[in-house]
Amino acid sequence: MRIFSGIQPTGRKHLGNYIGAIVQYVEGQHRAAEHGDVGIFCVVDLHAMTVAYDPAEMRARVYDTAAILLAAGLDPERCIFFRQSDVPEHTELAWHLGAITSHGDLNRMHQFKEKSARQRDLVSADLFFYPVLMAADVLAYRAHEVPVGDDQRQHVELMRDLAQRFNARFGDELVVPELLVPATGARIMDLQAPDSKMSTTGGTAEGTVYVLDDAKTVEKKFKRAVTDSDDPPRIVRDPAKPGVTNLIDILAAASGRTHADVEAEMASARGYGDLKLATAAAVNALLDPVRERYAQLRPDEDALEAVLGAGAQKARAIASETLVDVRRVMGVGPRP
Ligand code: AQP
Repeated sequence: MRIFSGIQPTGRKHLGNYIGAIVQYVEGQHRAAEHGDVGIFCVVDLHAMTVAYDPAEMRARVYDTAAILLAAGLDPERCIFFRQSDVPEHTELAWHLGAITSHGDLNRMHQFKEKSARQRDLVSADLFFYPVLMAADVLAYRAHEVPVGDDQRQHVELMRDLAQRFNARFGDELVVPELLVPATGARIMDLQAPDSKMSTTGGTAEGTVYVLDDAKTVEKKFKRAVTDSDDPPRIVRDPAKPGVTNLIDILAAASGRTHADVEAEMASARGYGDLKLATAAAVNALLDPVRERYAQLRPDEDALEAVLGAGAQKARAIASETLVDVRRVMGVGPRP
């Protein structure tokens, strides 16, 4: 059972990225190894180029993201961890998959609609093509599972369609991967705007909790989280109560409990203030060791580069085999 996922080196990683994705990577590397396979994780710098970005900062953001993932518990001895642009097979496979992707497929992607509306200057062709590169990221490794947050559901559905389309047209070469979203915390919402997901580019500053925020800032953001004016306050999950539901989800995910456990424990709370403080404490308990380890790892860019470089070699060995098969069945390149 092979697992693949990627994370962008854009901005600062937030609690949604952490609970929705990074926690699953760390767990996935162990599960894959237990099944005699490997978890493959990638900092997707090419995806970060699809929107306006600062070239002078890109490498530093890759190191930031790599250090967060290592601090969270990714172990390069157990998994394969690398930078997307170091493995050119991703972009080559994206081109090949583009041949079986329709313009209509890409036009339906919600994320393109949202992100293109936020671009002030150029809406790049790469932003439109992004889901095809994401499909290539996963299909190049014949991965069985893709751990992501709920916002990536549509992209994973497209990559499954493309793998099925490819296999039907050219022969059974690609694995059709399964989506893996966490049972709790697949969609962490903005603390100030709990109808919108916590987001690097689309969220509010006060409502976005960053992995590297200090404990006091985390507590302040939770204390100010939007709830509702129910009197008496009701600490239950309910679509009509998005702020409270989000806090229950975060508390459950951060403390490894179910929603029901959290609701039961909070039944005796005096008000939303108790829920906010309990959630901040659970998030700080989760992130404190990550921040500490990050502070040790981040300054040594040579060591981070060495980890990413070694990972890229292992990744390339797998992806290049897939590409040999893909080229052969598609009739591309010299006679096999
Ligand atoms: N709010 C969220 N709740 C749960 N999971 C989330 N993810 C993102 N937001 C949430 C998951 O984090 C992983 C890495 O995401 P990414 O950094 O590659 O970028 P993204 O998916 O585009 O989300 P961002 O970071 O918030 O950027 P914006 O919104 O600005 O584009 C993915 O698995 C994602 O599902």
